[in-house]
Amino acid sequence: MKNRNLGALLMVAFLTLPGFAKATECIGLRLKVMLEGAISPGGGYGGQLQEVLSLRFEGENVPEDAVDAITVYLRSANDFSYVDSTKAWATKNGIAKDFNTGLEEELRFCRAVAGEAYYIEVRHQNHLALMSSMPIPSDAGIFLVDLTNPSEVFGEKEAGTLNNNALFMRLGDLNGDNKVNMADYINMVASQFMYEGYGYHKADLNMDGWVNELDFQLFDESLAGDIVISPVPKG
Ligand SMILES: [Ca+2]
Ligand SMILES: [Ca+2]
Repeated sequence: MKNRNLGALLMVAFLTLPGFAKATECIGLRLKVMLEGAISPGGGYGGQLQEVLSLRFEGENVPEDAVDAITVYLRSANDFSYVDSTKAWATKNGIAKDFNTGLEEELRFCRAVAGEAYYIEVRHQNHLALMSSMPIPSDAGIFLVDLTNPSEVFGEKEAGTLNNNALFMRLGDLNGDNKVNMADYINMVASQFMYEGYGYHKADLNMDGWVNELDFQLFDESLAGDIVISPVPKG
């Protein structure tokens, strides 16, 4: 046998050994998600003012219909481990856009392993995380996940707030621990003293550029006297 053929055979044997890195696949995700509290100057659902987002994300392609930046995660259906993530823009009609271009309505995850399945988790700087109820197979191609549809959301629905039958991500989790409680309230108070001016602030729950009594009112309504805990599993 020629050395070249022997080398090829050894390579095939090596690649098929258990534990060797498996082939990865790309999942294309079309995601719908809404953030509770976001307003527009006219009073309807809108999100951060364009100028506020442009201050925070200077040099980025901020879409005209952007509400805010979110982070979207791919989590293993086996053990909920985090496999991949991407930043994205939440938008006024709910369809998330690719962060880099600000145009594409498809988010790409290319660390999916062939034959595995994944949940989709969405996080935002001052909202409770939401996760999809059904894992996506790695060979799904382009997949639609609608986290405004209660039946597509993982676990009990406390992590969201119903708004005209659509589920919105629930506001108030400023420290990102999957709960809305007094720790977040302390965070709100601290932020109020830190940020008196107009701009992009974590405690700005209605996303109008200011931290004031309107945001505290929204926080009180979200907490409603009880600790709110998201059913999204810890990683
Ligand atoms: Ca919290
Ligand atoms: Ca505000």
